[in-house]
Amino acid sequence: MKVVLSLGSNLGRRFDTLQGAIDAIFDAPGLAFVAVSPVYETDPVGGPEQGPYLNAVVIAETMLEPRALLERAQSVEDSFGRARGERWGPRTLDVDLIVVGDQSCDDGELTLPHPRAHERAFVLVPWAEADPTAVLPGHGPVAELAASVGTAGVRLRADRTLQVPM
Ligand code: A4P
Ligand code: MG
Repeated sequence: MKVVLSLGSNLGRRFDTLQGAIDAIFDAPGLAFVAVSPVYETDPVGGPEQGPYLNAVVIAETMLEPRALLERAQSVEDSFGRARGERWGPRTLDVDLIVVGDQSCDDGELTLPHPRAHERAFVLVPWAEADPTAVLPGHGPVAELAASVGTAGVRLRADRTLQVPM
């Protein structure tokens, strides 16, 4: 299955955190790298007043169950000092599961596909760059969704490139 992960950081050394998250995600077995997006500087969506985010999307092949993927994502967040306070509040690192193959679930702990991905430029724009043919189940082609939400508040950081495992 293909898993699409959204990474975001708006506290501390944002780029180094995203790079460290990618290293950690692929350090443990079970995920094979497929693609990574460029890095985008994005205006915060929702929550309290807070600084801009760096966001990126990474795509991998996996046979891990969605639950195991959520645990991996949360343990990577924890290792970067993620504190869980206010919802949508500032964070050193957020790792969200956007889709896991065509699986859907909604059990309180995990919702797939991610329930807000279809309306978020900071997910859709990098995802469409990483995989121009991607489709978000229930919503349609990601490139079309990205075009329809628009790119206001989402700026390419061409000076920053995430390194991926070889
Ligand atoms: N959870 C359920 N489904 C998922 C999923 N598909 N992926 C649960 C990851 N987690 C999922 O998440 C809260 C709970 O969601 C988890 O315990 C997990 O069991 P959290 O990361 O602790 O809290 P959160 O991220 O503040 O809440 P939430 O609702 O996930 O927020 P979002 O929707 O992820 O939004 N603006 C910009 N520009 N860039 C950003 O990256 N991120 C957010 C967070 C808000 N605004 C942003 C950005
Ligand atoms: Mg989250």
